[in-house]
Amino acid sequence: MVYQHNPMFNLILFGPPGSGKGTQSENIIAAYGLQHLSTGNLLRSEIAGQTILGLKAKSFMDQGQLVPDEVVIGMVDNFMNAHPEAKGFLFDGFPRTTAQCIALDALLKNKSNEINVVLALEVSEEELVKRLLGRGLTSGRSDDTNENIIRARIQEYNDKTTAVATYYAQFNKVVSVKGEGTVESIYADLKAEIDTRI
Ligand code: B4P
Repeated sequence: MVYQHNPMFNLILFGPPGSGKGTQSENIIAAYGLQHLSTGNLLRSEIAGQTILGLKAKSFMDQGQLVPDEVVIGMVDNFMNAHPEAKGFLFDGFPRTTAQCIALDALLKNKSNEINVVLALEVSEEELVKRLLGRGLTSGRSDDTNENIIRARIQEYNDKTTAVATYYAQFNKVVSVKGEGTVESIYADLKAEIDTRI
């Protein structure tokens, strides 16, 4: 008998801090039944659990810096292995560096799968700062309350994370979506892009 492999649908929701990745992920996973993998959420739950990984990550996150690649990649590998039933993953906030892209491609290749599309949310820097300071009023997130830390996060994005779009552009996988407007109108644009590919 020939082994039939069911391909997954794997989507990266890409964009700067505060561009709405977490917000839009909720709509997408509800509609398409993808497994949500948010490295930000996983790291925050490690911090809340006061694990060794969490303690290590906290010092970077509180400064607005990226957590080291090997920490994040190991955590993603564990999460994917813990969800063998997934019909696809929505990667939210991952990958954030070229090294993370290469590691993710290898993890997916091991499962005879790949990234299908990278949806990139485009939002101006002033709007990002406004949103994150706004969230900081209620979120309790230490990285949202200080404008200098927020600007450091945006700087990390410009220095290290924009390379992720360059990496996937070489495979023609990147689609830009305007990330300003109502949550509903942005979701409609994202949905249209997913529906032509899923
Ligand atoms: P993340 O948790 O990934 O979060 P984020 O970049 O802050 O935000 P996101 O884009 O999801 O914004 P959201 O929808 O919530 O990262 C936090 C930190 O973790 C990083 O700085 C880093 O240190 C570390 N980390 C995470 N992953 C890593 C990795 N792979 N490698 C290394 N380090 C890693 O929206 C923000 C706000 O905007 C909300 O208040 C929301 O209500 C509002 N909003 C959303 N859409 C809107 C709209 N259309 N109009 C107006 N407001 C809107």
